[in-house]
Amino acid sequence: MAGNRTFTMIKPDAVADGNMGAILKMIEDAGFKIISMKYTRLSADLAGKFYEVHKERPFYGELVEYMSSGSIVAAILEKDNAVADFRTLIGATNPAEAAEGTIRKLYAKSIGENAVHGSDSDENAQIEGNFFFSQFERF
Ligand code: FUP
Repeated sequence: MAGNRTFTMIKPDAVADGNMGAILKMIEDAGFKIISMKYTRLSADLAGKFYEVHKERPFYGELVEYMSSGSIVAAILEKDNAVADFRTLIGATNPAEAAEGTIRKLYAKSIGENAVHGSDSDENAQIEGNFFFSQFERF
């Protein structure tokens, strides 16, 4: 059965460009409830840990550098079928392939600087939420 929570980050390019509020509005307008939220900045060490699954990929170094280059918003979101519905809302990883009206189509600059993160499974949503939030920060 599909879970009802997912995890997102608004990435450094979107925050730096002043798109944080617009993206949060799209998330709320799509029916997601914000369960936990944090405005913070990742060190290179923490960004490296978050993206450890991509360690062997050629873009890993750039990804870590970029994700630690500025402030981000991390949040746990709730909605029926959260993981799949949020992936639909954000669009394809590469904004050139993202559907019209998606967050990445509107705000992503490139496949690397792509404005938002969305978990790709219920299991990863749980792991990623745990990475940022303690049990006292989720309601
Ligand atoms: P997504 O789940 O859509 O965020 O995409 P992936 O898990 O495949 O990739 C995670 C992040 O790695 C992307 F958000 C951006 C970066 N990436 C690249 O920089 N280049 C690539 O070719 C693929 C991913």
